[in-house]
Amino acid sequence: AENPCCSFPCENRGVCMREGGGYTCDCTRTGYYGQNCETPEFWTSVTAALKPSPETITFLRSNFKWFWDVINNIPIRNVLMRGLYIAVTGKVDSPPLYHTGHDYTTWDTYSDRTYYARVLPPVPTDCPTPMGTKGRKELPSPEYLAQTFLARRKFIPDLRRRTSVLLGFAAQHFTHQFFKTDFEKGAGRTWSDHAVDMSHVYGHTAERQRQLRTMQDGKLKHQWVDGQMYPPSLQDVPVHMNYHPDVPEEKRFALGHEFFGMLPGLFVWATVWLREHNRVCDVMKELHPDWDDERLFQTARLILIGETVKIIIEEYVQHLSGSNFQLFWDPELMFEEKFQYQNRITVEFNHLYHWHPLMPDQFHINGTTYDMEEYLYNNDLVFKHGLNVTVDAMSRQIAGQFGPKNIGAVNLQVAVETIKKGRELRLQSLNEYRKRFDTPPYKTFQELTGDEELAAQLEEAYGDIDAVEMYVGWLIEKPVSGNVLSQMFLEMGSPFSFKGMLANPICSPGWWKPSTFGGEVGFNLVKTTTVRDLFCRNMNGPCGLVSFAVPE
Ligand code: MNH
Repeated sequence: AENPCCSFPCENRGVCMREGGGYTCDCTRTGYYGQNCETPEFWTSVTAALKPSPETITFLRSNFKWFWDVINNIPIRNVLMRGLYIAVTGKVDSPPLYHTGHDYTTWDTYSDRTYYARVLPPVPTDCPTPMGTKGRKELPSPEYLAQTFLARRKFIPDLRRRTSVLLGFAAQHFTHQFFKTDFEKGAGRTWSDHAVDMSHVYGHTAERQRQLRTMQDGKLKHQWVDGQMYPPSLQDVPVHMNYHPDVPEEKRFALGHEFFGMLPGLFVWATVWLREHNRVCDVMKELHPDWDDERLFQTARLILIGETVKIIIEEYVQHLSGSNFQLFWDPELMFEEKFQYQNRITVEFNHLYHWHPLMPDQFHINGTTYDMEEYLYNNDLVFKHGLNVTVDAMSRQIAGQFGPKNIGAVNLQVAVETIKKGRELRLQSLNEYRKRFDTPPYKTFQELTGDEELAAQLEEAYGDIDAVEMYVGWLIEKPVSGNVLSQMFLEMGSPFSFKGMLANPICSPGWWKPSTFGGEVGFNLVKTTTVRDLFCRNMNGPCGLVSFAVPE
């Protein structure tokens, strides 16, 4: 007989289990009851009636600027910020319920960190269609989907938010510290430590870290080029790096993450964090002449983790959220709440963060244009133009817009691979994920895309709106007006993102105090650093533009 769980009958996060020829839904603590957890308990319906829809909240946040200008400056902003922290982080199961090694909850889900966690269990293997019961027996080919819906015809700039190329590389650089698929072991396996740990600067193993450190005054190895500090040469520090064979030996660098030699934009971020680490070590040594190398290194690392979280929440997420409410980072807001200071990276978050549309086909630096092919592996151009000029240029160039038909040629294959991995992992459909994140499922293709032609093509490809895959779906989803991101992305991305940062141990009541960061000076760096500070205090000469949004 057919597996009744294939149709995902349990609503409101109820758990489906085959039992006695049929199925049961475990509705425990969902706030609902009934055969399919479809009937709200009294308080659930009261809360639901009072709760505005996600669209309404987004609408309120992105309009009425005069109102938010008031709110942002009065104490009620604490109440709102705490409310948002609680609402979004509460959507992430912690500890996780599932991982990519089993289809149900197991001890390994908790203990084996070499697997990504997953929000929803996979589509069972004995179902009539790949997506359960909906859609065709066979999904459209990944190549067809990528060509038809994702491939860029002409670069579409993000004119809605004017997102800069600097942000695009910030995204890639920042997220690669925790999105690290162990491709050899499989799509669900990882070498991540599941946290904002700066392992992309310091290396992910004790051995790599040891090689990258000078073992003196806490500092990282570096080289001087024209009086400026840069990452060391790979010849001097032979860590494992993935360089294209055509890159000459003397033009290779040793970086925390083995992919970061690939793009000058990543090299820029790697250089600035290297300089910041060594600068913070100097500051700490001055304050603590008695500290040894180890303590200087370890404390600087915690300070850099804090600076990262600060910049990511208050500037990067702020920019992407398109919200008039001023986000801020204050771990103390969570001290009275029940909150787990632990995090696990989910494979869904990884797929959702494949932001390849951001990448343009050309890079403009000080009057010179580099095609993507000339840009790849060409870290020389940072030296040629200088770091300041390169950063200024990255802040003045608009990145690509999220959405259909905007993934450039070099990254189209990545999209194909992502679709394939999603299938290997048997990820549930876009609509099942929408339901999981309290967002109503789309009823029609038109509603999903907001575009008649796309809707027709997509319908032809998938046959049923409930069979559309998550990664393809969120990329072609109509944007929220005035925003870079789609509703789905905001609803799914914010929980992972806030949970990942607020659950960092530095945010815990025991750690969040001056002594963790070497005293008030270090604590203040954590509490005040902006992206402009980070760059300007680490570049010689006049600082140009450092911005996640390109000025008008
Ligand atoms: Mn990107 C994975 C190339 C920009 C986020 N990226 C990959 C992979 C390649 C790649 C190759 C591995 C694909 C596979 O086998 O599954 N990425 C690029 C290139 C550019 C790029 C050439 C720029 C040009 N990538 C970006 C940007 C982001 C991003 C910008 C924004 C966050 N990429 C990812 C994520 C992964 C990935 C996330 C998954 C990493 C992992 O799971 O290990």
